[in-house]
Amino acid sequence: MATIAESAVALDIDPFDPAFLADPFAAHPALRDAGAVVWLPAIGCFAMARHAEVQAALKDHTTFVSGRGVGLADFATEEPWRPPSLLLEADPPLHDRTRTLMNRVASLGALRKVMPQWQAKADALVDSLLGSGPFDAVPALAEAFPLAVFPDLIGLREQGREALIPYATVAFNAFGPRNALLAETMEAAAGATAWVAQSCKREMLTPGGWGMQVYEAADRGECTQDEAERLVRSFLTAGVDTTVNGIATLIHAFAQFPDEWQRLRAQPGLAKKAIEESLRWGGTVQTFFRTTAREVEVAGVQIPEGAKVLLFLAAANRDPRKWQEPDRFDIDRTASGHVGFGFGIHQCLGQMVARMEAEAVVQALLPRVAEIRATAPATRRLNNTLHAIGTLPVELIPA
Ligand code: 4IA
Repeated sequence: MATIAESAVALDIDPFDPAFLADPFAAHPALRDAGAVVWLPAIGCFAMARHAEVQAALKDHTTFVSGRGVGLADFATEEPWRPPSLLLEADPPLHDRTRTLMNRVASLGALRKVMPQWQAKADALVDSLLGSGPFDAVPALAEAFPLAVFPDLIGLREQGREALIPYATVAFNAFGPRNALLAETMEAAAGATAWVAQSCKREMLTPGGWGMQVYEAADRGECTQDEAERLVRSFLTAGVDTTVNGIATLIHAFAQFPDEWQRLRAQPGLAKKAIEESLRWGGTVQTFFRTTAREVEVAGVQIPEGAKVLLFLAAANRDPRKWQEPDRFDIDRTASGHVGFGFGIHQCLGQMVARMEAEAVVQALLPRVAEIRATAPATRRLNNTLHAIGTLPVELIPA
């Protein structure tokens, strides 16, 4: 039966307003309940926040394309702030060629080789934090661990690695509007952005690392040397601030739901499920845009060609139409099907890296820590894309 398309319900919500960014989950029910597709006049975009429609849009990559940018800017009409990513901001066939190459580099086998070293590093880090009173888990654990393992995995030079986080902060802010957040962080990170650009060059990478392996794929004709440089940049953009905040969110979840930590201590076999649940519940990557490559009707709403559509991944992950008691962090629920890593052809390339980092941290904490105690409320670091944790004061009570 043919349906008569209607226009979307307009909602007076600005998803990049500082008050929204400080607590996005508070606004998600209104976004989900207003309709399967809503119109946000504040940014002149359509939006979807229900699990079914977000997942369907991510799956339909020929209608909801990435090549015109996955931020607010439409690359068809606006200059991107940096040369577009050959993965994130590309459509097939280019995307599939680069993705195949990168999948071979970022393989599970390669990760299994490094896991014992990662575990030893996580164990030593947790030992050093144990029983020494309250500390901020953001720098001491959530930043320290990824920075102890990821730059070595890629094969980055030692000097200047602290640039990785300020650079990523800009990159994730740049998916939003050109607001004060972007301007401030961009100014603060000018040197960091230059360091990252330089670090992607072949002569800066150590042999054996994932960065050099991308250049070796270029030597075999799988991509050009210039493409290799930009693909290495993808590792550095996507791989740090995401896992830092993913780990911070995991710690935050257990500090907020102490019974769940006791449950995991009693049933350590639930570790992998607990990590998946933290990805569903946490919402580290809140949103991404797509652009419509044709006119399309979704749930009775007509979306024209060339429209930006904001997909609320974190709202989809707490949609009560999909999950029971969605705001509850429940380590024993089936969280698979969450869209925290996206869905479809663009689904996170580094998801196994992220899971392995989280696993090393959890496995280090499990035998050592009886309680992850919040000693003051966590604070947020506002970002146009990430639900980032600014400070996370905790105390690890020894087992
Ligand atoms: C890239 C979605 C996010 C984690 C991401 C950011 C940047 C890139 C890829 C993914 O530069 O390719």
